[in-house]
Amino acid sequence: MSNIGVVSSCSCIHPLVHLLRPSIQKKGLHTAARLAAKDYYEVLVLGGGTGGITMSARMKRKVGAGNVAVVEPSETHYYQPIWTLVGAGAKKLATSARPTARVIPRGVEWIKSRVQELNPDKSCVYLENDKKISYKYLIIALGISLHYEKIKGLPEGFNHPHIGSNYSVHTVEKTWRALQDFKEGNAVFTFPNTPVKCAGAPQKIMYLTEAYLRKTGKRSTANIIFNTALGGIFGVQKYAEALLEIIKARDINVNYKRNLVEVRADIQEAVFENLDKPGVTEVYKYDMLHVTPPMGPPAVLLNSPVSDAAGWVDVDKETLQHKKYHNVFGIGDCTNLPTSKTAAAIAAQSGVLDKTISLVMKNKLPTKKYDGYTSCPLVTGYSRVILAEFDYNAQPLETFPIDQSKERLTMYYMKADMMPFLYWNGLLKGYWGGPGPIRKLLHLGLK
Ligand code: FAD
Ligand code: UQ1
Repeated sequence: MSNIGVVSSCSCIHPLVHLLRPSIQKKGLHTAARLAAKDYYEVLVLGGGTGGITMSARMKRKVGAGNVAVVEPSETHYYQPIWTLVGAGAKKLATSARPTARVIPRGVEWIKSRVQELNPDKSCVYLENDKKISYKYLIIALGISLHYEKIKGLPEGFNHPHIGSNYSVHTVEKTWRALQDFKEGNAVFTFPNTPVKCAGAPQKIMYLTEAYLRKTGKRSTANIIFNTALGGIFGVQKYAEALLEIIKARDINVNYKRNLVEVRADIQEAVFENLDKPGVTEVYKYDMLHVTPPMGPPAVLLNSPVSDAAGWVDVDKETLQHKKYHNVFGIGDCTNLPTSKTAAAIAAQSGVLDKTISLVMKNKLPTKKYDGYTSCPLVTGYSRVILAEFDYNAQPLETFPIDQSKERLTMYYMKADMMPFLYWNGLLKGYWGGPGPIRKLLHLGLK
């Protein structure tokens, strides 16, 4: 997971881990972390987040547990999508956490360290203490880094009340505090001038805030403002139209091309740059501020031989194989796949990558193609979700034969209750490759 403050993720132990420890002791750890028992693995996975654990489960079935290792510094694995509901007080943070030891597939080696350098020409990586690990096949799943520190006044501003951010485990509960403390005035929500993970999340918390303020009788004295660096509300026209209707009906103010540059948390002011008028800034007083931080590739990928000019792992957009190094593969948020960065996208990518690697292992050319499938359950209230699903062409690619641009209670339950179950028991175990087969079945005879 990504840390607030300086660059990417940390190996810090969240207090939750200590709460979780007794149950680990009772059941007994099946996967011990160590600094690497061997110095060569047939499949080496970098990162033990969504993509890394998913692929390690699939690779275990292919080459056997003892031939797979995962490099991951963090003691805790988080189901990040539920943080949208944690920030709105609808779920507890503890429900999003599991010890890393419990999600690493049984028998797969957990190397509790950080990757410091990649040397794909020699098929090896360097970890902390210059420990060298060689591999036959490498899967890179290092996620995206949060850069709160790029906003003046952050991350220290989070020590003040009235400000939160659903994007970090350290700040998500502060969103719920800020929401409860709201009295009157501006509730401001931001979207940065960089790629982000789950591009819908910055506005989901805004709709939840609006609903909460209505429920608690404070809506009439609240001015809800979405200041986004983008030029539109959402990248897929069908869902953008539905969202703009909601925004109008709920009297929300959207300002485009506004990029958060400074937070003066002591006096509750947020400063935005007007991207259409360089150098011109606007100051907003707030009674609640939700920050979506600037994001970027993990530090280890900047200027790495496996990365493109921006620092993302440079993979073929259909096969997920590295464009230059044919024994290297990428999955998830750290790649330059031109689709929205989500766990749902990783589900679909994992099925394709599994096939790609199988064929490469047999010296055959990869044939299965990823179509860019991604999904964003747009939470628009405490019991409403628009289920956006789309592909590389920003065209809807919907699972259910109903109009998914409508707000639905069933989709809310899917997001809040069914998805976490599917994540822990299907995706991370390497059995859920996305809803493609369900879509085909449900659409049989309809088109
Ligand atoms: P991660 O799961 O972030 O894993 C990256 C791992 O790499 C981390 O464990 C990190 O510790 C490790 N790492 C980093 N650097 C190093 C290093 N140098 N060495 C070793 N390890 C390292 N997705 C959805 O599908 N639906 C949603 O509704 C949704 N909502 C979201 C809401 C929020 C608020 C957030 C924050 C995310 C949401 N997402 C959603 C996005 C989803 O959680 C991510 O896209 C997904 O978890 C990315 O997986 P990943 O494996 O690429 O990266
Ligand atoms: C999905 O597969 C997935 O990964 C497990 C998510 O991440 C939490 C999602 O949010 C969604 C919507 C999907 C897609 C699944 C279905 C059944 C449409």
